[in-house]
Amino acid sequence: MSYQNLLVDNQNGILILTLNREKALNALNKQTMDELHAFFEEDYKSYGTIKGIILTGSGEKAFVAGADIKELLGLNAAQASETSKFGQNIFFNIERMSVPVIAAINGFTLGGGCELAMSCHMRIATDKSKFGQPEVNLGIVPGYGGTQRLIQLIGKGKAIELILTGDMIKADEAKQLGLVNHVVEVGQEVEKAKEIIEKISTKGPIAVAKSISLMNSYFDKNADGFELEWKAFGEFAATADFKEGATAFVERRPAKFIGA
Ligand code: DAK
Repeated sequence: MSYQNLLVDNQNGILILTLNREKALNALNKQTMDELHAFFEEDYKSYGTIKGIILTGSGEKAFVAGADIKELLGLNAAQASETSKFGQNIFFNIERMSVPVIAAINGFTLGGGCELAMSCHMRIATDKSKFGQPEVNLGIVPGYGGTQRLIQLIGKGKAIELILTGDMIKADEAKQLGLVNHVVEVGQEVEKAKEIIEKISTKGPIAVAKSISLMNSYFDKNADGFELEWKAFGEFAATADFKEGATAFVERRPAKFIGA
């Protein structure tokens, strides 16, 4: 798919995906959601083996200032439900990626933007960033998984306060709460995300992929994560990567994983 609102830049195997609607503070309109869907459903595969993906927003003011309020106005109930389900599926795809996906955040990260960031595996924010789920200000509820993932990340007590008040919090509080992993100076957010992805790329890739999937299973009501873990552990004992990792440890050298 060719994109209007997404920029993709392959930097040494790390895909930098920039939401590029600066004039609308990168608000998630239908076109952008269609493009995110195409990218995370299929298009990323065309880049071959990648180390990870960094999601960021263009401009100085916002990561994403929410779903596009002007577009949501015209939806009837059935269309709104479909839109919500479609968005949730995109964000599930992000959460289930087998390589790390990191949100590099500078500025407003609100509503659907906060939900998008929460679907990434990690969040790096600048000290100028602000977070919130202000849907109640518009008389609606979060529609892209916010009521679930905010609780997963920061616990019900604080999540309920943020969602019911619609309050915005600054980056340092978001870090204290566990909503963001690191707070950095403006301009350093993508670099920090790259540094983390580069580090992860030196590890066993199938172990990384399986670890993501096992941790996601904690939140899957139909899965027994402990059982999945012991089964996976058995399968990994027979991999070439485990043999290489253990041998490299004994031989005091860096491991060279092959992903098998
Ligand atoms: N949608 C559309 N346009 C937006 C926008 C948004 N969310 N946020 C900002 N913009 C546009 C503004 O309209 C303005 O455009 P022009 O008027 O210049 O054409 C431009 O971006 C710059 O914004 P401001 O002039 O307002 O900039 P300020 O620095 O003064 O203020 C702000 C920045 C972030 C505080 C302010 O823009 C703001 O409050 N924005 C809205 C924040 C917000 O409430 N976001 C929505 C959260 S609710 C659902 C699916 C998903 C969702 C809900 C339902 N269903 C399927 C039903 C999720 C909803 C949300 O995300």
